[in-house]
Amino acid sequence: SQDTRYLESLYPGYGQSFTIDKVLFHHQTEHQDLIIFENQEMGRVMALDGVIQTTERDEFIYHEMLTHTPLFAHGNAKSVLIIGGGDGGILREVLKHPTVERVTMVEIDQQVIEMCKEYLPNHSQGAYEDARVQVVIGDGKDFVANSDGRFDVIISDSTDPIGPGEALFTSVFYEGCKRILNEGGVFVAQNGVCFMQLDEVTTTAKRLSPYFADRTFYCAAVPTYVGGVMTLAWASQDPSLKTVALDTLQARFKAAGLKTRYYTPEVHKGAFALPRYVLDAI
Ligand code: AG3
Repeated sequence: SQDTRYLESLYPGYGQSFTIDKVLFHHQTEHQDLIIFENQEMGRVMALDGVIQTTERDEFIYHEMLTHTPLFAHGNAKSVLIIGGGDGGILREVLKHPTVERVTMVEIDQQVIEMCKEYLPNHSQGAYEDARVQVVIGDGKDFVANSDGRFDVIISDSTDPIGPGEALFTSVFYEGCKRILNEGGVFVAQNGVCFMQLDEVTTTAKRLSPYFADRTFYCAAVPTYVGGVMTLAWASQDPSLKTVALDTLQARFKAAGLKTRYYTPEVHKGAFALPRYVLDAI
C-alpha cells in the first residue's frame, strides 16, 4: 500500500509517514507542489514540496506560539505584517488581539490561500473577511524592501529555506524587516527544528546580527515538525522585550480576553530557555 502513504522528504534518512485516507487536493502550483489530504490521526494535513506544513490536530501549538509570544511581549501592537502564512492560521491568531488595527499578509502563492480556505477552513475561520486584513499576493522579500508601511510585529511563517522560502532567510530580507519595523517592534520567524537543522539556527543568528541589537530564539514542540522542538527566531532593537516580566504578560493576557489552547504567559516565559547546544551554536 505504498501509494496510500505520504512520506515526508525533508531529511534523507529520517522522517515521518502518514496514511493518506483521502487526497483532497494535489497540484503543482505556479510555485510549488501542494497537497492536502486526510489522515486518521492528524486530521487534514497540508504539505508543500514534500514537507509537512500544518495539520488540523497540532497547528494550534505553532500558530499560537508564533503569534502571541511577540504580540504579548510588545503589549500594544496595532499593525502586524505576516510573511507567508497562506493557510491562515497565523492570521486567525493575530486577529484575536483587540489592539490590532491592521494586518497585512504577503503570500507568494495565491493557490495556497485559496485551497486552504476551501480544505482547511478551521485554520482561517473566516479571518479573511475581517476588515482589518489586507492580503498581498507577492514576494515577501520584495515587499519588505519596498513597502511604505510600518509594523509593530513582523511574523515570518515560511517554508524551510529550500525553494520559495529561501529568500526569507537572507540578509537582504532581514534588512528589509528591520527597515519597516517600528521602534519597539519585534520580528519573529519559523527557523526549523534545532536538533535536525542547527546550521539554520547559526546562520540566522549571524545574518540578523547586523540589523538587530537583540537576537535570540524560543522554542515550541510541534509533533508534526519531527526531530525535537521547533526553533523560532526573535529579533528586536530592545533586549528587554524578550524578558518581559511574568506578571506583565499575565496582565496583558487577561486584558486581551482571548482564548488559547497552548499559549499561556508561563509557557511564554519558559519558551526562551535554550539548551546548551543551541546557545553554543548562536
Ligand atoms: N511553516 C513552517 C513549516 C516548517 C516545516 N519544517 C520542518 N519541519 N523542519 C508552516 C506553515 C504553517 N502556517
